[in-house]
Amino acid sequence: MLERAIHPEALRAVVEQSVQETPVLDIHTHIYPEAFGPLCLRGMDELIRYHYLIAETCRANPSVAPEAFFALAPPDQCRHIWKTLFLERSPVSEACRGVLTTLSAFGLDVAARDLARHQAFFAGLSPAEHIERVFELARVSHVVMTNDPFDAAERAVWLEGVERDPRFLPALRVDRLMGAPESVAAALAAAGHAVTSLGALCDTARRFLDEWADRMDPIYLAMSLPSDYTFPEASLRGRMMAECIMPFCRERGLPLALMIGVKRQVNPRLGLAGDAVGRCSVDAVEALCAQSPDVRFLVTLLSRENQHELCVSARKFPNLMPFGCWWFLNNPSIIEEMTLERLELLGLSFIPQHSDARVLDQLVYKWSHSRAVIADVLCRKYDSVLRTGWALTEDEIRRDAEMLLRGNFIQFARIESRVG
Ligand code: HDL
Ligand code: ZN
Repeated sequence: MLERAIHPEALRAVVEQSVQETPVLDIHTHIYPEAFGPLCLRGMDELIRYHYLIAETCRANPSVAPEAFFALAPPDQCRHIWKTLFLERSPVSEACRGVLTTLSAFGLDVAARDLARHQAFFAGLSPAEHIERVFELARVSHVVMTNDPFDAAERAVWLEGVERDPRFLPALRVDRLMGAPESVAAALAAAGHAVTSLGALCDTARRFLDEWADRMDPIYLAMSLPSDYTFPEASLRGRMMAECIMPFCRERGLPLALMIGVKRQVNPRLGLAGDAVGRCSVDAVEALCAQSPDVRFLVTLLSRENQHELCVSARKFPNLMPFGCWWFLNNPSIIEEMTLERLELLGLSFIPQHSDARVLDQLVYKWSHSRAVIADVLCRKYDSVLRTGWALTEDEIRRDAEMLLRGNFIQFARIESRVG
């Protein structure tokens, strides 16, 4: 009999405690440390003005068109969202419930429905104290940022020289290198790498990547790609991947994070909230993994319909690591479905979640909501294993939770030295 095997009746409590207590390494976010100044979004106004809630508000109250909404001053935008989604109807969407989960975690009186009081509370927190509190409440040890050198505001911060916060790990985001030749040339020129001819784009892009990798010391290279992405492909995009991105990742020993399935700006009137989802071809992922077995690929797909095939592809390629329930998938009903099929097809060799937080405080609710689902699904799987007569110890359950919430990524990205 396995020493210190847990009793089946104790299983749920042990799993929930293990998942709740394991510090998360959040592998994809849009949040920043204090040194990035205004890029560090935090507090009630930013929580309420999340682009997910803007889309829901414009839908719930179409009498205020997006143009009219965006013309409002930020405080009026907040009041309009709060009134529309929280007071005039019940806040049952995932993004609405998330705001309330966060307020509750900070010990605020959610039932009071007092927007001004919540705004005043967060306004009283210094950036340093706020970051400390959120990381503690969310039980997050590190987050990976999205660092886009093509974004003028972000580029300026890096070029001035920025104090590093070891809890915020850099990731070099390069969507702009995967567009049409003219737009790639314009982006590189704006970032100080003027091209002499479109034929020199790949070489120029490589110099750009080397400059920014030296400056940022990223833990991976990242890009989001549209739902029609294919590889190999007779296009600049195809050449950029084969002749620039792959050699760069191989020579620098950096994983490539591919986030595929976006239909950008299907409704531009909604701004950041105007993107939608499209089913992509997993063939491109398989071709990349097969062609470059020495490059590691972190992959998340935006369409629910792509999830099962991504799990099957991951069974074929050890250099393919599925991660997260991305964006429109980050809802309990789909997190449950995806985590179940991943456990059934991949065992514990995947990364179940990332937060994608844009506002510091979102770490609190995104991880609270995801941990609850991950713990429940894990518990059901363990229960089915114990029914065979297998035995488990508490240490083994803690080990498994650690793998899922941080260890698989740390090992795959080879960042043991950076996270201690
Ligand atoms: O491209 C991305 O990294 C996406 O996560 C987008 O930022 C998206 O707008 C988002 O915020 N998803 O949660
Ligand atoms: Zn993102």
